[in-house]
Amino acid sequence: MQEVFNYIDGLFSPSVDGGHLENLNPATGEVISTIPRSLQADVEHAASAALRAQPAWNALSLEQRALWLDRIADALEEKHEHIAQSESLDTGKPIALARRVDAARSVDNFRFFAEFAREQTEMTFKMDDAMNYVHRNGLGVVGLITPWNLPLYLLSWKVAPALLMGNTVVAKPSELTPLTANILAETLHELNLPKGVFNLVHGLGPEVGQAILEHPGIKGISFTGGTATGRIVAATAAPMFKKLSLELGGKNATIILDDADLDIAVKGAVRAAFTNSGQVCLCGSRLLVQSSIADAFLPAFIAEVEAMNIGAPSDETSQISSIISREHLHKVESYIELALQEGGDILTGGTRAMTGPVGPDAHGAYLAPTVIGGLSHLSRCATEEIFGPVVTVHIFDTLEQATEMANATEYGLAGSIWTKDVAQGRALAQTIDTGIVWINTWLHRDLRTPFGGVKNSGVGREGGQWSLGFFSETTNICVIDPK
Ligand code: TXE
Repeated sequence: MQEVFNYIDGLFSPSVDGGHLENLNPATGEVISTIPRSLQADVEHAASAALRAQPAWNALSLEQRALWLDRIADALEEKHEHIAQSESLDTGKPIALARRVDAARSVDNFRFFAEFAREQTEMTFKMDDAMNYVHRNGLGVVGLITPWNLPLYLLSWKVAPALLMGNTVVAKPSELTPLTANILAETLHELNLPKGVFNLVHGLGPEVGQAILEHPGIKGISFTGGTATGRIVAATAAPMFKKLSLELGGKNATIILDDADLDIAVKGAVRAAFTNSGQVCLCGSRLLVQSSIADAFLPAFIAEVEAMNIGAPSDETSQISSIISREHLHKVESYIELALQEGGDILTGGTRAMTGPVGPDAHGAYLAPTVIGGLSHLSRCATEEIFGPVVTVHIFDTLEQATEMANATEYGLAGSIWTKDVAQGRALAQTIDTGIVWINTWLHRDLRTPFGGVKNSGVGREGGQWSLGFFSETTNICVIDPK
């Protein structure tokens, strides 16, 4: 069993008071590692180290820090398989998915921001008698708090631009998935990143996470997680005038118009609903189908769902494996029971998935991909974030109804529209209150584009310029040259 440590001021160490937590493999229920149960004193050490390291790090040129990002990307790329295996073990996700998405994107995040930095030109504004130079400085120390669904993918999405812009970091990964954050710390240590530039504290959200939010020396918080926790983050950090970026939950609509290419739309809707067992904030957990195509679309959709391979995370052919924990399984199952009480029909799934060696009595958190029909689009199951392999289906007649249904939740993160008429798709997209709409695709990401939600899905944008802007303080230097 692995013993994972904090990484503070260039050293791997247990928590100050020696407390620790067990980390489980959700596919088997076995303990795979321990992690420190850090408290405020650990955050104090991490923040002090980060504060000491920040001036020298900030004094490096953008190009020097971009070179660090290149080195980190290269080193992580060499560990691609190790990262994928660890992520699959920690989250219960299929190994093929962990390789294709998690491990690959963790490298890409560092590489992208290094290259993006090199494309930046200094912004200037000329006056008749003066010249203005817009300058970006690091904020100082930033706190990065990340969830369990895409552990290193999301942590690296924050660490790369934070370091690039001259910040030093205190990071806290989810206590459910600490392994790949530890690999990142090991990698930075092997590369001799100056001590204190990156610090990692493990533990529980209300303890160590809360201490990060409350620390007066931490100037910005980038948080990805649930909307309820996001409220606590905002309530704690906003009165301290910390800069905040909140990427929260979603209840995204996949809208199938009657002129959609059926085959492409079916495959796209299945991918949107069930990638990572529906545990992606961008997942299309509400399927809105135009009435005239419903009889053709729905049987094909259900057949495609039933053809998915459910199996152990280590099985190369698995498309659906365990979800994150037994506790989360119970939450998702409670929504399936609620759907029945709300008058819904289970069109497929709805039960624990029994696969090969993983029997009904196994300790894994397996749930078959589940499609529910017959519910009002205003029902709780159709408006609350379930964050599991569950999609509800709703039928609409007109585009106005599609808009009304799509907007009938407190969330507004993403959505997709499937149509051959791209102009119609774009017009519909503009009526939907979300940060991102894909047309005839889903989770198709150009890392330069703005990423973030409206309504209760979050505050702020990350990606490209938006990440550079968030992780820096923009100042203006106005110069009159007396010569
Ligand atoms: O997330 P939390 P949970 C949604 C999804 C899920 C629900 C709850 O619906 O069912 O949120 O999941 C840390 N101060 N998403 O409880 O708690 C925590 O330790 C500071 C959507 O697992 O939001 C972890 O590191 N930090 C989401 C991080 O917050 C605190 C991804 C996220 O965990 C804290 C995950 C506190 N008081 C869940 N309390 C997405 N947007 O992709 C907890 N944390």
